[in-house]
Amino acid sequence: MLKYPYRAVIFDLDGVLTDTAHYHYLAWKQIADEVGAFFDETVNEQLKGVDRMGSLNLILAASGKHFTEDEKLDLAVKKNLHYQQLIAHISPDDLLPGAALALQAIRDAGLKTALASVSKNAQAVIEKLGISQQFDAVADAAFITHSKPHPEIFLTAAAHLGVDPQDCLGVEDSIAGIRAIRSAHMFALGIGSPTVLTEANVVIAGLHEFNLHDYLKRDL
Ligand code: B16
Ligand code: MG
Repeated sequence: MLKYPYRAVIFDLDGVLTDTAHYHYLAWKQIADEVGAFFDETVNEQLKGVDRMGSLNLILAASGKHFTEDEKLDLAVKKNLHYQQLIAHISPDDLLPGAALALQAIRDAGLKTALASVSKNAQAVIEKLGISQQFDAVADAAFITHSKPHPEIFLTAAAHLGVDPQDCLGVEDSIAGIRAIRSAHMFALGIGSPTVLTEANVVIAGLHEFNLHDYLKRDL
């Protein structure tokens, strides 16, 4: 068996394993339109990987209006209800191309797998996708106090696995998430565009391009 320089691969969920990043976008777009804040896919890049209230605060700041804490909570609840409607029908068919094969290849190679998502809906989504048994550890919003780009979620996932962070490869589609991985001293594999994920060690278009052999050399 080949010896890999990593002992574990830690995955972000939204936008990496399934396209829930788009559902987050649609739900936030409705809120942004309601409060009169400009919001498009480019602005949305700054929200990816950022927790619910942090994302809301970024949108409200763009509206130039003042909101009370109660009003903010109402908007956050409304966004989440809309998001939960959008993810209600998720099934294993909604795994992104290559996701299932990548998880299996990693496990077949003897490496551990973990999930690192700051979403409070993460557990429900991986159950709908039918992949909850594919992870040796799941770190979600319940375990952390700091959202990405803070490294806490990735460090927590590594600790749950019992693996040194430097022996982990992190997979992310967001700018904040790549920063979190690098701050955790892990190898950062970006999913998306190299022009957006400029701080990643390597960027691929999607998990259909994932190949463990390509990451045998480390470039930290
Ligand atoms: P929720 P990740 C993040 O999940 C999303 O990227 C981000 O868009 C979302 O605001 C955040 O979860 C909180 O999600 O409202 O469901 O708790 O990228 O860390 O998997
Ligand atoms: Mg993501």
